[in-house]
Amino acid sequence: MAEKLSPSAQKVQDALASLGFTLEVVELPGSTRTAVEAAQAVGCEVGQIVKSLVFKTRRSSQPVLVIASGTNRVNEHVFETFLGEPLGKADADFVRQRTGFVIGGVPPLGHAEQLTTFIDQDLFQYDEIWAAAGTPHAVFRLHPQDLPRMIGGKVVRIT
Ligand code: 5CA
Repeated sequence: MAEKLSPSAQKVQDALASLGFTLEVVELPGSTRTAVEAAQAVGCEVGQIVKSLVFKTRRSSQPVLVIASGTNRVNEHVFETFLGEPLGKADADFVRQRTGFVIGGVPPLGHAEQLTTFIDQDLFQYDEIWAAAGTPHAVFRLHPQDLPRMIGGKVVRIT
């Protein structure tokens, strides 16, 4: 039988279950804190790692979640058109408060509040991808097609 998950990873496993997904959260001995580390830990390409990046709108200070392929760097200007205001960086405290998770473990779902969400179109080139699951050691494997149903959001080019 699988080991008991840590509370933050269990939160993600519960969020998946409550949406009807049978995907399994796994906790690995190696670090999955960054996309490169996560790719090494699970044995996939860095592009197959799902980065769940939190930004903050400059004027209204609202969190925005960008779900990005591990190899892509987000062009923050892309989102101004959609949001009607510029996007800025979020600090670690803001990320923890608004998502309920620490940087390096922020998952695509199960957050403390509903976040405005964008999904990187480049993720859809892969058969399977891996996302963080609440801690810097926890991940789950999914199909890119699962993402829109799991988290909603708009599929866009983020670079
Ligand atoms: N677990 C892996 C992938 S499964 C993961 O969470 N990767 S990540 O890319 O989504 O999360 C790390 C990201 O957190 C970095 O790309 C960076 O954008 C952000 N980050 C790292 N340090 C800080 C910091 N001090 N303040 C704000 N954001 C940070």
